[in-house]
Order: sequence, then structure tokens, then C-alpha cells
Amino acid sequence: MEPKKWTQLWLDYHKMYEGQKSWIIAVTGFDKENKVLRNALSEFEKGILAMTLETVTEEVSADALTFTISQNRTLPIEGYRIDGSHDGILLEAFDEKGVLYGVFAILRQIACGKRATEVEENAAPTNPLRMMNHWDNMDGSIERGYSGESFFYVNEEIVIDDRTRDYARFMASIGINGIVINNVNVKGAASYLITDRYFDKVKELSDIFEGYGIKLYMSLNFASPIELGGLDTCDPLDKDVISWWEDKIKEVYDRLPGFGGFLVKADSEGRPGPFTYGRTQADGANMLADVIKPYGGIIIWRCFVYNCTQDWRDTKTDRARAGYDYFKDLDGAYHDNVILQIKNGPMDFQIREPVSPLLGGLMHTNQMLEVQVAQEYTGHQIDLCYLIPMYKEVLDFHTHCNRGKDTVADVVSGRTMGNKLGGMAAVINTGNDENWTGNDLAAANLYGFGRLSFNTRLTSEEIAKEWIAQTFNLPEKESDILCSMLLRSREIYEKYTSPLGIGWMVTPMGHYGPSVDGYEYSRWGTYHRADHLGIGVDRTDKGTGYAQQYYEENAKMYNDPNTCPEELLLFFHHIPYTWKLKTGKTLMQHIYDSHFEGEEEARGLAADWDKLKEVIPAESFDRVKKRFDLQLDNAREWRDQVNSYFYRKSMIPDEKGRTIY
Ligand code: GCW
Repeated sequence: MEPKKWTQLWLDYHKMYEGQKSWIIAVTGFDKENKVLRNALSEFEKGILAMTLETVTEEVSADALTFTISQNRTLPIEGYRIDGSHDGILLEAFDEKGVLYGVFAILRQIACGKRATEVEENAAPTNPLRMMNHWDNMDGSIERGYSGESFFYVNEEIVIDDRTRDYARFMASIGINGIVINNVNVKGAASYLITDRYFDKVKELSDIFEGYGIKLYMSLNFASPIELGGLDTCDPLDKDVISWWEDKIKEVYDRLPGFGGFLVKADSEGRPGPFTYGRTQADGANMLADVIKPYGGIIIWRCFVYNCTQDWRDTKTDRARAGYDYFKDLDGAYHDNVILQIKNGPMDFQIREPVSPLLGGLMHTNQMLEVQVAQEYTGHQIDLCYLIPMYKEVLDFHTHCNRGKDTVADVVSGRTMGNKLGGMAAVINTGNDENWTGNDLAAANLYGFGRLSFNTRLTSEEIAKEWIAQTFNLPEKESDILCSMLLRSREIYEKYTSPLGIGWMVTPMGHYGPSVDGYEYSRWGTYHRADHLGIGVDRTDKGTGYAQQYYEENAKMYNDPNTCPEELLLFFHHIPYTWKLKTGKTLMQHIYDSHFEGEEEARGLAADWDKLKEVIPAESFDRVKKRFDLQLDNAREWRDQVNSYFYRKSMIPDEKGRTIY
């Protein structure tokens, strides 16, 4: 089979200037033979050559530049300091990972326009854990994958090739230090990843990752004692179950000494878990955590636990409540090598949701923020939707859990409570497509997540600019056009799909394209509760009570439709179509306008892309252009279906008299 070629994403070094010198490397304090260090040096050599034509040599000559790498134990773990001067660059780091990140920072700054002798930065990651979660299945499919098949698995075998190495380089270049290699829904062969059948290959993969400062993690099947061990229970308090795990985890660490730990989805969407045995989530997590502790491993336990068969005809039942209801009471019960991984919103990666009240609602538990870079509900990597502004909103949200240190960024980084474990995880958007992310522009989300998890203070715009410079090296005017496209895109998507926080209205299984009443668990009626008078879910103290899961300041704000941020109005309130918004428009008119504007603005995005034809490589340009064609169909369909649905429900005509089908 012809090997598939693939792009180099943001490591596609362009020639930036023609340097005159060569480079000599001087290393002090580190072992030059260390794998991570060797990889760092080879990245430097490769990048500097491509961008400046300067080479690394061993010959000492008077006019050579020196790249000095030196250990500095006063810097933070994984931190680095880079300082360019007329005679070269000094890179100081606490550890080898810091060296690797420092080298990528040097290359990034050159790609963004500096000369090597001008680079300068003092940095350390804000989050201890910066992870990618693959939802790759071992048959090669990817759950919610929009970029082809898995590049880790083909026909239940693990594939390791140059692409694997490139992937690890990309991840290291944005500061990722942990990767979960299989879907949280552990199905089929994936249960055997912790058996002899796969250990050798997993070890090979883990060695490659290690060379780039990345720990390998796996999703685990909670029912393994039954499925692999032949026991008749997986009750976490059963002594045979515990001893089965003790043997298993010992075996795992014998074979994979650098293993990071397990990610667990339990008692959710058909997954087995402790509830089956009348145990709590903490019972399940702690049992595994105790067994893995002697090896230095961790258990990342997902809080995406809800009953998808809930009957919500009584107004108190609400899926949004589930995470908090299941996990809040057990705050403090989790052992210190457990981290709870919490989706950014209480529902499921919608285009706009409030921040999960569990983040910061828990005060005695390690917690980690989970976001979705894969565009499940945000356009399938067909529609342009730059998600970094959304992640920023979440990180900057004041939970009010602790005066002064109460943002989500404070909470998950460990600053609020002084925990050592925490961070950010993303459901990744990669596959084996030539360009890795289906839509070339969706790589901005992948890149951006990594950068943001490393430095939560970066702005969406800074990240977009960095990504554009490294990926396309565009002239200023065109770079500004693309940057503006990215920055506008999320609100545009929101406008033509589901504004004001209502969410869903999307085809039930695929989650792409409109279906106003569509929701896979809709058998109890529509989740959005629209009738002929109004729309939205009453989550106030008079409704489901969800708003009361927040600390008082936020609870109050959300509880009142007059103080609730309008972009979340229909998430928290059932509102009549005649309600006046702050703009003076009625709710109904806003719905019409938003969909018309969104569709029009999507056309604006596509038109902007056309302006870049001369400066974007043809293959990339064409790929993206085709996606814009599809996006425009999608936007039109959303506009027309949503508008006509609400027109027929409300019988309120559009004030502007536009055609509503
Ligand atoms: O939203 C749902 C997705 C599922 C996914 C689940 C989860 C991996 O539709 O495909 O399963 O979230 O996060 O576990």
C-alpha cells in the first residue's frame, strides 16, 4: 500500500530569513544522551535549518552562534527560560521536558517573526496535566471523529510508524504531557490493551511518547474483572475483584513502567460502574486509585454520569443537574491520586452552556476540565468554529468558590486549593486524514487547546496569530483576515444553530444539521420545552433548581431572567416569544434575526477565504473551500428549519418580512 503522506501542521517550517552563521551546541547539567534531550536537539536542528538555513555543527569557529542548554533547578518543573543575544541563545530549564518546550518556544518565536538572537521568554505550565483524550476504537473507527480513521489502530492492531512520531512531536510542541490512547467507551478489543495481546506494542508507543515528554494513559473498562478475569462481579468492594486488580495493575506496570494511569467512564450511557452494586462513584475510583498508587499511577474519573433514560415530564428532573447531584456530596471522599474530570458544561459540549457548577463546587477534590476539540456539536470540522474563545470563557469564569482565586483556571490548575493534580483534557479532533483534522482550519483548535492548557493567560487572538504564522506564514493583511475569520466563527455558528443557550436542535445520532425536536433521548417530549407561547427550560428555583447548584452570586444571577446573561437565557428560563431582550427586540424577532444574520455571516467567512486564494497552498485552499460550500448549505438549512419551526409554533411574523419557509 502506498504510504499516505501527511501535513506538518504548525511545524511546517517556512524560510523566515537567511542566516549567515552556524550553531554550536553546549549542554551543561543535563545528560546529552537523554531521549527527551536528544529529541529536543534534533527539533532545534531541523527547525533552525528550515527557517534560517543555518546548520548545527561540531566545528568550533569564531563566528558561530552558541546554543547553550543549561540546567537551572530554581525554575519550575517543566519550565524554561530562553534568552537570545548576539552570540546565540541561552536556554535554561528545570528538567529535560523544559528543554523540549524551550526549543519549541524558540522555533515558534522565529516562525512568528523574530530572529534567533532575539528570542526571549520565561515560561512554566499553568496546569500540571495537559492531556489529549482519543476516542479511537481499535477497529480503526473514531467515536465522533471527523478526520478519517484512527492512526493508532487498524483492524485491532496498533500501528506505529513515522506518523506516530510526528504526532508525538506535534503534541510536545504545544506542551501536551499526557495522552489517553483509547475511547472512554471501552469496547471490543480495547479491553485487551491491558493484556499480553498488546503490551509489546503499547510499550513501543509509550517509549515514543516518553521521548517527547508524554505519558501514556488508557481508558479502562470497569467490568474488566468480569470480561477479562472471568469473575462474576466487578463490585469495587469485593475482595476478589480488588485482588484481581492488584494482579492486573502489577502486570501492567511490569510491562509498561512509564504508564500514567487510567481514565474511567463508569455508569454512563451504558457503561458499567459501581452503581450496579449499590456503591458510590468514590468507591469505584478509590479502589482503583489505592491499587495503582504504589506505582505512582493516577485514576482520572469522569463526571459525565447521568441517566439517559430519565423521564423529565415532571419539571424537577433535569439532565443538567446530574453531575453535581452525583458528585458534590462525595467531595473530599476521593483519594489524593484520583482526579475528577469534568466537562466544561453540565450537558454535553454544546455551542454555549454555562460552566459546570461542579468546577469549584467541589472544594476538596482534584479536578480537571474536559473540553471537546473534536467538533461533535460544533460543526463536525466542516463548519468553521474556532473554539478557543469558548475555552477562555470557561477558564475565566468566576465560580465564587474562594475570594481572589476562584476562576475555573484557578481551580483546575490547583491554585485555589493547593492540589498537585489537575489540569485540562481535550477530546482530540485528529484522524488519519492527510491534514490530520479534516478541515485544515480545525487544526487551530488542536493547537490552541495545547497552548492554552500550557498558558491559560494567552488570548484567543494571540493563539490564532501564532497558529496562522506557523502554519501559513501569511503577509500581515491576509493573516489579519484569517485571524478575524477564526475569531468570528464561533458566534456565527451559534447564531445560525442554537442561540441563547438553548442547545441541541441537532440530528439525534449524527449531531450535524438541524432537527429542532431531535434529541436522542427525547421519548419524553422535546427537551427545549417550546410551545406556542414560549421556549426554554426553567432551571430556576421554581423549575428544576439547577441554578441553585452554583454559589450564591451566580445562582442569583442565573435565577432571574433580567440578570441572567442573555446568551444563556433559554438555558435557564422558559421565556415567552414576546419577551423583550436588551436590544429592544422580542425573543421571537431575535430568533429570526440571529438565524438570518448567522447565515449571512457564514457567507462572509467563505468570501473571506476566497480572498486568501493566492497565499494559501492550493491543496489546503481547496480542501477548506469545499468545506465552506458545505457549511453554507448547513447554515441555510438551519436558518430555514429553525425559523419556520418557530414561526409555525408562535404564528408571529418576521417584522422584516423575510421569507420564512
Ligand atoms: O456526548 C456524548 C457523545 C458520546 C461520548 C459521550 C462521552 C464517548 O455523543 O459519543 O462517548 O459524550 O463523553 O462519554
